[in-house]
Amino acid sequence: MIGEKLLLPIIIMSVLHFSYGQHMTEESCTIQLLIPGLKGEPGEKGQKGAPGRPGRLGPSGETGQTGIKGQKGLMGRYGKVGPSGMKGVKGDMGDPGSKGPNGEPGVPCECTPMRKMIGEMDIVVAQLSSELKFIKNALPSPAAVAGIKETDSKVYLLVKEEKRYSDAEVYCQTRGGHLAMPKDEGSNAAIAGYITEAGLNRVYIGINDLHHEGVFTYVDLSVMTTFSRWRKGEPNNAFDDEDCAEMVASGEWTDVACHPTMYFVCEFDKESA
Ligand SMILES: [Ca+2]
Ligand SMILES: [Ca+2]
Repeated sequence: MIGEKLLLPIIIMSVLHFSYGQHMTEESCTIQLLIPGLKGEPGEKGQKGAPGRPGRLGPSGETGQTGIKGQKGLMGRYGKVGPSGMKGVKGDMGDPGSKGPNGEPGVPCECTPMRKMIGEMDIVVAQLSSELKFIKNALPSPAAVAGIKETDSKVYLLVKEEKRYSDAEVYCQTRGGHLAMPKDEGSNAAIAGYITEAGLNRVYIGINDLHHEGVFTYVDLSVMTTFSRWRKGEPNNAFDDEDCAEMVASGEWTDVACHPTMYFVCEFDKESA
């Protein structure tokens, strides 16, 4: 700045001198001395300069104090469904429900014979159940005590109900068997022993000549074999009225009338018993 202030008067004076020199050539050898002028007046204040560049990044400040706890945020979204839990313990049984409405009236049926049969069967089942229970508790000779007797292939049941021959057979058939049909010494002895042990004198057995007088067959219509145990003098068809047969305690057979009532023995095949 100082240089510029000094130089400007020098240049002005040089120009003035040059113009003057052309008109006054006789004074061309005069030596011109350049002397600085007086210091000028201060200039007017300049305009505000452009903003400076941003300074460098300062160091990190100290950690501030812990702020006050903020308010509770809004509830987040529902998460994924988790796996199924273990099965719970069974709860207590609920109280009984209220009584339901009455049903429709039943249809009348001809059930009397069926009911009677079922009733009789119920009685027998109850008896057999009782006997079976007794058998299990009456070892070592349960069969004799219980009221049934058996061989390898048959089960015998002594029925202490007095019935006519035909009714006795119906009774046995209803239960899947027949009146006892001794076809060999073993079965005959088994039935005879049964009668004796029961303290009886005689029972109906499944032998008769109802279809052809004098021709005895078993009650299931099977023919007689060579085996028989007729008491001496029997069968004699006494009074022309003996078409059925009984066994006495000794195991012998006698032809007798069919209408008197007496105890009897049923037999059942073991596979169907
Ligand atoms: Ca006869
Ligand atoms: Ca006789």
